[in-house]
Order: sequence, then structure tokens, then C-alpha cells
Amino acid sequence: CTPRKSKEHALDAAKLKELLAVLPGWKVTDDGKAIVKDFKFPDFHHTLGFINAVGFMANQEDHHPDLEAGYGHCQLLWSTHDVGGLSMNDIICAARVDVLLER
Ligand code: H2B
Repeated sequence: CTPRKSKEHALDAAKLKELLAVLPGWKVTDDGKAIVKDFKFPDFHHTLGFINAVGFMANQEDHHPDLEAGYGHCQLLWSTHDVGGLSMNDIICAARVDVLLER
């Protein structure tokens, strides 16, 4: 689809670097098209609880991560298909994931 929100523009390298500096643990993938972070949990139900919380937020944002998970871990990957790379939507969602885990 065509970009429909102002947040959906590819981020330039300088802006991306600046934004990632305040998002600890989030790394750009080798192809430069996504950001990823690994999360650890004590057991399976904590991992699934996290995934469900992420799913609720993703639905609110209408922006959805790729997920890889196992018993006590989950890797999230954010990318914006509509721009073929990273947009502000990915940064916003990464920040919102980190807020889910604040306590
Ligand atoms: N999620 C992600 N990660 N990237 C997108 O480009 C995207 C999405 N596009 N979720 C959204 C849905 C779009 O297809 C709909 C029309 O909002």
C-alpha cells in the first residue's frame, strides 16, 4: 500500500541513530530494514503474557511485529513494509514495548 500516515516515511541514517540512542537494546538488522530486540522471561507463561500485551498494543497502533519465541524468550522485529524499511512507526512501537515492561 502507499504511505497513509505522516509517520510512514523511511528514516534517514542520522535520525535513526539519534532515536536508537534512547532505545536501549534495539539494534538495526544487517540489511538495515528492521530493528530487533531479545527479551528474556522466567518461564513460558510470562513469555506468552508479554506477547499478548505486545499484540494488544500492535492492534492499537495498527503496526505489527515479527515474533520468534520459545519457553523463556521472545525476539521482536519491527519494520515498515509500506516503506520497505524503517519508519517512525517502528520507533514508536519499540518504545511502547519497552514501556510495557516498566514497573
Ligand atoms: N505492520 C508493519 N510492521 N508494517 C506495515 O507496513 C504495516 C503493518 N502496515 N501493519 C499496516 C498493517 C497496513 O498494512 C494496514 C493497511 O494498516
